[in-house]
Formats: sequence, structure tokens, C-alpha cells
Amino acid sequence: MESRGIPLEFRGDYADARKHLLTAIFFGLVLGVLMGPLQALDKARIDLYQNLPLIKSYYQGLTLHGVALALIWTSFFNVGFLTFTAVRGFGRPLQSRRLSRATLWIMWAGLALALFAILTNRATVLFTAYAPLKGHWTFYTGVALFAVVGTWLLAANVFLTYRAWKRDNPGRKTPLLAFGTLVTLTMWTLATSGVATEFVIYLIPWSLGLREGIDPLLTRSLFWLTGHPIVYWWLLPAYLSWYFMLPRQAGGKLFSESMARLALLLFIPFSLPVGVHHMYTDPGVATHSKMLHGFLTFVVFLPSLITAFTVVASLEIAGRQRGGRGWLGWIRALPWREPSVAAQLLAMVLFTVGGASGLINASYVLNLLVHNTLFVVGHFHLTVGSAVTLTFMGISYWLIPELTGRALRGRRVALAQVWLWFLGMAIMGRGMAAMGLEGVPRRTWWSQAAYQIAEAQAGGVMTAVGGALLFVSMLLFVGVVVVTMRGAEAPARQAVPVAEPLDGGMPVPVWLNRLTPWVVGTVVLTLLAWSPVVWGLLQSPFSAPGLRAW
Ligand code: HAS
Ligand code: CU
Repeated sequence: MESRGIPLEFRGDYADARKHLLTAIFFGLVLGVLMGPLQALDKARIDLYQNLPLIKSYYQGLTLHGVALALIWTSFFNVGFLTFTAVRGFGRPLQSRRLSRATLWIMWAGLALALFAILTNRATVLFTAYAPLKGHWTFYTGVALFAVVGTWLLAANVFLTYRAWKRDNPGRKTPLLAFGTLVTLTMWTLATSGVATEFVIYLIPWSLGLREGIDPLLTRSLFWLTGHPIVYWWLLPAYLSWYFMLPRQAGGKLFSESMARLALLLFIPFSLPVGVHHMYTDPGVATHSKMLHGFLTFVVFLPSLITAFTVVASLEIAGRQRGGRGWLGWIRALPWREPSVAAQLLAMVLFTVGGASGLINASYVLNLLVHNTLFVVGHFHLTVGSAVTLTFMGISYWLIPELTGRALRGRRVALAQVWLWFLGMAIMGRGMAAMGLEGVPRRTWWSQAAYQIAEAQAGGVMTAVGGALLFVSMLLFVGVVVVTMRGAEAPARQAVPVAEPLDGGMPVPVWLNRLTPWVVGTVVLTLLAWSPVVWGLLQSPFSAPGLRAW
């Protein structure tokens, strides 16, 4: 018997994916965006932090904002979505139900611990958890459980599924959607070696009182070993949607399967050896390491360029099939009225600017100008806040109906929501960039600062206006989700949008269907790029006492 058209064997995985998604929305997106307007208004020197329940300072609010959005929203969404893409891609349920259940419960336990620490003001250490700021052990343990351990368990389950699939399908190339899922999880599993070491050997024992002092620079380096690739852990699920689903939603085909595979695979070796671009201004890291990581950052820019080309080519095919003519007429012909499609197209537009600002950050000399200013904050709102978040919202508009068997309701509201997010981010991103260029620091309670920068005021107003629009957009998004979930069951299920490649019948080179050579390359490159940094710091050990600055 089938319920709501979901094949019986998938139902367990679908239920878990749905729970992950809803946790992402209500405990990640909602909690995080609730703090947003407070911060945005602060940039216009309007201080709303007085007499708030639970939130005692700008820094506590910012910690909640960063952890909820950069870690909770993304981790839970990714685990839900990648469960779905694995199941769909392999055409079979995940190998272990018990492992799936354990994943969900461990992540929930971690979420509860971390939220306890933040909401009780025991860990106002911001999402980067830099030592020597010392938070409560529940913070580090909670984050480790939901952001790292949970994602490892999913990876283990997907790899077990891959093994079983290979046994049943000897000699066949891995289906695209499944392959993209494997690539994402491989990259992330390798990348987490940094924070796993940082948390297990240093931060958790230290917060429990089992370790005396802490080495800020060493822990910071381990953090960035994971902290750069984490941005691709956020981005790659969005790329999976742009490559493998969006072309179908737009009525076209994936332009090239080989290009898609190559771009995704390149993220495995090149995501890890670049993290020192977050530490250009740090003393104690040798200049040659900074140069090497800076150079490799421009290499990891390449797969995004391939993506821009391939995804736009796929969309052009769709636009022309829909009757679009001329150089740009195909853009107008795309199904802009579909909220899910519009969300993803607008996400790409903002990502073009966000990506370009990343190249500014990556350029050593320019970085000296923008580092630790609001420019960087503008950059990441246009990347993780736009490219990723707006795409995740777009995905939710078909995935939640798929997982719940309900039809999407409130389409017009959804469309307005998507445009509001786009406008809000465009305005706020511009405002933040402008403020940063005038020298306004990030992570600063600006309305309390003893000085003002007249040239930054217009940027402050833009930031506040953009932030307010984003808040309204989030409310509309949640409204559509709730109304959809409470709606009637859909009479007919929609097809899951999986795009056919244009070159589908062509053989794919073996190395574009393998993971091992890429993993070996990653280990070699990472050792080359990171051992001098970590080794150098281990040579001059330093022990700082913990600091509670809040
Ligand atoms: Fe970054 C700091 C460099 C990408 C997130 N980044 C951050 C931080 C975050 C973050 C959160 O080198 C702050 C961390 C902190 O708290 O300190 N970043 C880069 C570079 C890229 C990049 C070179 N970042 C991202 C992505 C993120 C993200 C993706 C999240 C998802 N970033 C840096 C550096 C710093 C940094 C330095 C440190 C700054 C400092 O001093 O602290 C690149 O990967 C970007 C490549 C991407 C592109 C865009 C390609 C465009 C595409 C869309 C095509 C569509 C089109 C439109 C054209 C070049 C694929 C079609 C539309 C139609 C309508 C048809
Ligand atoms: Cu980075």
C-alpha cells in the first residue's frame, strides 16, 4: 500500500527529512532572523537591546543570529535535503533506519544543549567560537553534536547505501543526484577534521576545566581549516539544486553532465587548503603560507566559474525552449512566476556580487582594507544569506509539498516573499559594503560606539531598511510553510524535478565517476598547505587563560 504516493520503502527517510527541514526553519531561520532587525537597526544607531527578554547584549544576540543561521539552519537543512537527494538519487531508502534515527536524535540533543548555553548567556562567543573567549561546555558539545557528529552519521549512512547500490548495479555510473550528494558529504567529512580536533582536544576539555589554558592562534587555525570549506558545505546543496533540479523546473536540460561532475569534484581538493585567507592579518602565520592559501583561493574560484557557465547555459536552453528569442529574451521567458524558480534565479544574481566580493576579500592587499569591517559581513550575506538561503527557500517550496503530500498554498505570497528577500539583501549588502569601506568594524555594538563616521551614515540607513525587509520576508516564508502544511492533501503528486543532461547518452570519463583519487589529492594538498601553519604554532606553544567578556 502506498500513502500519498510516497513509495512505502521511502517513508521513514522522508519523515526524517521532513523533521530536519522543519527544525531548520523554526529553530534556525526563525530564531536567527528574529535577531536580524536588532542588528540592522543598530547600524543606523538605533539601539533596541535595552530591556529585551533573554537577550542581554548585542553580542548575545549576534551569537544567536550567527549560530542559528550559519550553523542550525544550514546543518539541519542540509541533512534533510541530502537525505532526500540520496534516496532519490539511488532510488532506494538509506541503508540503516537506526542510523537515520540516531542522526536525528543526536542533532536534536546538540541543538538543545547549544540553545541552552546561548539563551542563558553562558556562551556569548559568536559563531566562530574563538578562544580565549570561554563559553559553557554545553555550547561546544552541542554544536559539535548537531553540526559535526550528525552530519558524519548521515555521511556514513549514505556511503553504506552507495556500497549496497554498487553491489546491485555493478559497472553502472553513479546517478548524478546521488553522485553530487556523495561529493558534498566527502568534502565535508574531510573538512571537519579541523574543528573536530579543535573541539575534542582543546575547547571541550578546556571548557570542562580539564585543560588549563588555551592557544588562541592554534585553535583559530584549526577552526579555519574547517571554516572555509564550511561555506561550500552550505553552497554545494544549493549547487545540486541549480545543476540537477532547476533546469528541469525551468523546462530545460542540464547543459553538460561532465562539466557538472568536474565542478563539484574540484570542490573536494580545493576547499580545504585555503583557510588562511581568513588569517591574512594574524601574526604567527608565515607569509609563504598566506601566499599559498591566497593563490589556491583563486583556484577554488574556478568551479564556481564553471558553475556560472553551465547553469546559465542550462537556463538558456530552457528559456529558448519556452520561446525566448534574441540575446537576452530567453531570460524573460523563464518561469519567473514560479516562486521556487524565481527564488533560485534571484539567488544567483546576488551570488554574482557576493562571489565578486569574495575575490576582493581573497586579494591580500585589498583584504587589509576590508578585514574585520562590515564589508565582510556584506559579503557573507550575499553568499550564505542569499545564494544559499534564498535557494533553500526556493527548494522548500517544492520539497515541503513533496515530503508532506500537500499542495503549495499562497503562491503569490511566496513570490512576494522571494522578491522581498532579494531586495532586502541587495539593499543591506550594499549598505554593509559601503560602511565597511568607510572603516566601520564588524562585530561592534555600533549604536554604543563613542565615535561616529559621517560618511557611513547612508550605509547604516540602507542596512536598517534592508534588514527590516528581510524580517518581513521571513514572516511571509514561515506563513506559506505553515499554511501549506495545514492544507488539504494534494490530489496528485508533483514530479520531483530532476533534470536530464543534454549529453546524457555520452560516456563519462572514469575519473569523473570516482571519489578515491580526489580524496587522495585532497589529503596531499591539505597536508602541504596546513602542516607548516600548525607545525609552526606547535613550536611556540602559548597558553592563555579563558576570558568571559560578556
Ligand atoms: Fe567567503 C569570508 C573569500 C565564497 C561565506 N565568507 C567569509 C565569511 C563567510 C563567507 C561566512 O578570501 C566570514 C567568516 C567570518 O566570520 O570571519 N568567499 C571567498 C571567495 C569565495 C567565497 C574567494 N564565502 C563564499 C561562499 C560563502 C562564503 C560561497 C557562503 C556560502 N570569504 C572569502 C575571504 C574571506 C571570506 C577571503 C575572509 C575575509 C576576512 O578578511 O575576514 C568564492 O568561492 C566565490 C566564487 C563565486 C563566484 C560567483 C559565481 C556565480 C554563480 C552564479 C551564476 C549566475 C548568474 C546569474 C550569472 C565568483 C555561480 C544568472 C541569472 C539569470 C537571471 C539568468
Ligand atoms: Cu574562506
